[in-house]
Amino acid sequence: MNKQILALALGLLSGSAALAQQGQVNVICSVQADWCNLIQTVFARSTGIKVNMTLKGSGEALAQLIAEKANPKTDVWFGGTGDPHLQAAEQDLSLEYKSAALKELHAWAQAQAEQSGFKTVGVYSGPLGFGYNSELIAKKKLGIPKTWADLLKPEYKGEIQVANPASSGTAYTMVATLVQLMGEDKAFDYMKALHKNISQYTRSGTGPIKNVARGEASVSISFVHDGPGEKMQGFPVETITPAEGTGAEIGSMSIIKGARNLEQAKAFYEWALTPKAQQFGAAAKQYQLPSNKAAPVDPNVPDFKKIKFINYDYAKYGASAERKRLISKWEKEVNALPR
Ligand code: S7P
Repeated sequence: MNKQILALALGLLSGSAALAQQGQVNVICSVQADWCNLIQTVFARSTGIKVNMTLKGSGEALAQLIAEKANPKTDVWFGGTGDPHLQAAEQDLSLEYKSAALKELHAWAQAQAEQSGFKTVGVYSGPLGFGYNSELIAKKKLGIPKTWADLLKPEYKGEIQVANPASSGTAYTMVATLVQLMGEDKAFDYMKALHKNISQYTRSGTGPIKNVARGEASVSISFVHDGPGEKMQGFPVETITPAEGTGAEIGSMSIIKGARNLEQAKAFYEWALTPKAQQFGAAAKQYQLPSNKAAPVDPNVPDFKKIKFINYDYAKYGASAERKRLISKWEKEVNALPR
């Protein structure tokens, strides 16, 4: 972990409760590594509870929890897109738990808890949009993509990356967003046309913007809060949200049913909802909007008031049957097409 980030975290630690607890907690962490490492260190130092952390994207995390169902090895699943957390709730993989801090959270985070029967909760939110490499766009004279329609232009052939919705919660958010924005038939026609311009469907949702930052593609369909961190590393990457409208994720957190370290899992969960803990995303250069209303909002967090959002139906598109149906339709009707 970057020394500067750790120093900041340790600064934020001052005044925390003395080490009072013991034991360990097994966490699957679905945000990016720096944030995961930070919360692992800070939570352990402030409570005395050791954190065994595994890093996995949302889609992969859900697959692991399904595989572990009979004998869970995970206690808490932190972060990742909300849809797979809702599926975990529906498949009885997560535990009902009502935090006293719920009322401190934004309405969207509380709604995520309510619609899952309190088996998950929102920890952050972030808009879906495009990342682009400003140097490549200029060099290839491509023009900045401003709309979903722009991505279909022939000049973008082989220039765009997005993740595969079968493995990525980010890419599933794109499919669900397009279906809600255009209607299902038009959305599938759109994704078939877009397929011609895609150079690669990556496994993980954060892959495309990293590839764009490093000049391996010109444009990505990504969460826009993943852009500034790449730019701060010196890469020529910018983000934009499409003018027609877009969706947002509700990054979530769940306690796993059958958790072996339940007391420690609850301590981690409560801590992760505090304004103090919610600063560690920005401290690790990840700029989702925190769910606790009292958490500071970093200036790099996308300004939600300036973005045109669709009225995303999280309950409908978070249901297992709908997700399965849309993904298998995408596999058959889109991914199977030649490029
Ligand atoms: O900043 C990290 C982020 O974009 O990645 C999370 C998620 O693990 C992505 O999973 P997939 O690989 O399954 O798409 C997002 O929740 C988060 O905002």
